[in-house]
Amino acid sequence: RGEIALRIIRACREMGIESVVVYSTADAGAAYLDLADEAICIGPGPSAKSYLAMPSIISAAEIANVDAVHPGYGFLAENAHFAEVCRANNIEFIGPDVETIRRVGDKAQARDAAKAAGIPVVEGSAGPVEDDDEALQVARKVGYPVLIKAVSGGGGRGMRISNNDISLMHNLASARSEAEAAFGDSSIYIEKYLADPRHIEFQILADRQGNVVHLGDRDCSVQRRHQKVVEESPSPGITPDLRRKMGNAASKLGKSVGYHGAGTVEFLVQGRKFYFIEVNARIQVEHCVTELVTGIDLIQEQIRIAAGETLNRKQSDVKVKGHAIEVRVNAEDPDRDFTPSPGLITRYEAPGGPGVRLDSHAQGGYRIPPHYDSMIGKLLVRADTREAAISRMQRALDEYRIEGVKTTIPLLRRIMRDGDFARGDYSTKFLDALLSG
Ligand code: MV4
Repeated sequence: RGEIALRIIRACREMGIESVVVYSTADAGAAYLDLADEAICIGPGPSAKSYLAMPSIISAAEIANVDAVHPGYGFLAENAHFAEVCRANNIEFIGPDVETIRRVGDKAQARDAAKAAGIPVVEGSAGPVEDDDEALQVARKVGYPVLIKAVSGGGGRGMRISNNDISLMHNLASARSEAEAAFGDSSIYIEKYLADPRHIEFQILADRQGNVVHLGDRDCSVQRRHQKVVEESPSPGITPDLRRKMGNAASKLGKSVGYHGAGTVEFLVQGRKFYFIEVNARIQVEHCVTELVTGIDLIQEQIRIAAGETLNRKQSDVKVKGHAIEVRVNAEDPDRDFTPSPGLITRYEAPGGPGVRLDSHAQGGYRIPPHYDSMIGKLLVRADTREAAISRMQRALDEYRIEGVKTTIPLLRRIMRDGDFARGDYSTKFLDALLSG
């Protein structure tokens, strides 16, 4: 829904492909729905009855006689069962195979696949941990602190840091029950906890013929509660040599799991070392950062790959030029612990000018529904250098006026004026430190 639906409609329009958008009654009347060739209501506001309701979505797809479904991100985007249902109904699911979604969605299996491909992973358990005894053995071997992670994890749920045997025993139980409640899967695995890493990911594109290229990296270390706030490419925190090694590793992993479509390979970087952590089998919110530095339209590439086309670029044809930064603008109140601030946008002035891109479905008079996540849009800039990109982002944020709801724009302006950020000197600890200091 929202900005990503609009993004996909735009890609289709440029390719001469007709689009059908589905929406809930909470999104009825939104302007972006008019830009699709057809719009079909699939249910009421609560997403369990609309954007997560497979029978409703498949019925809409059948009625409109579509060739393919683009799942966007969130909702059913990485749901292997949904991909299977699409396939069973002769509808192309725009994403990797059902088997690949399952395999990489199991984080312990993805980790094993990386290890088998010779890609460094954080020291930890071999596959899921069966019981408390095995957990203790692994923790004593790799040394505390350790991080318990959910095999079906995502968004940081089911993650626990433990500093000793006793906390490990407590946290195992609570991580398992949180994972069971969130994912219907209580299995967990263990890694050595890295205290202060950067989160750096690589975009890959792979076709059904087995060709894989990577499109460079994105630094996503500026996060709060596992929600990314700022993303940039290239990362200011790695050397060209490390970047080349990580990019090769990302492509190699894609190849080894038989990936096709657009995907992301996530790494943690600590000092001069990098470690694979997971694969995201979807287009991500921050994909536009890569589009701005490579000039490649990732949504159009996804559609071409789904249609069976061969990649029209080799790795040596991919050139990263300049620097791009994205900030996520959320309808949240930074002064009230980021509580969502849905409601009517009474004034809306969008930034523009050289090197600015705004991906948003919002406008003046738009009412942000309370049912979904609080992202209003993504503001991106591109410039020749990182320094110029930061200046440009400061300027664009100054132009952006949203009234009627609280937004994270003041926080984003603060980040863009921060000295450590300006030096590229930040890790996953950056935002919490900024907010508590
Ligand atoms: C880690 C880690 C440190 N050590 N793994 C966060 C979500 C998921 N994608 C992986 N994540 C992490 N995995 C090891 N072995 C640090 C993170 C991490 C993080 C952890 C706690 C609080 C905030 C975080 C922000 C980014 C990454």
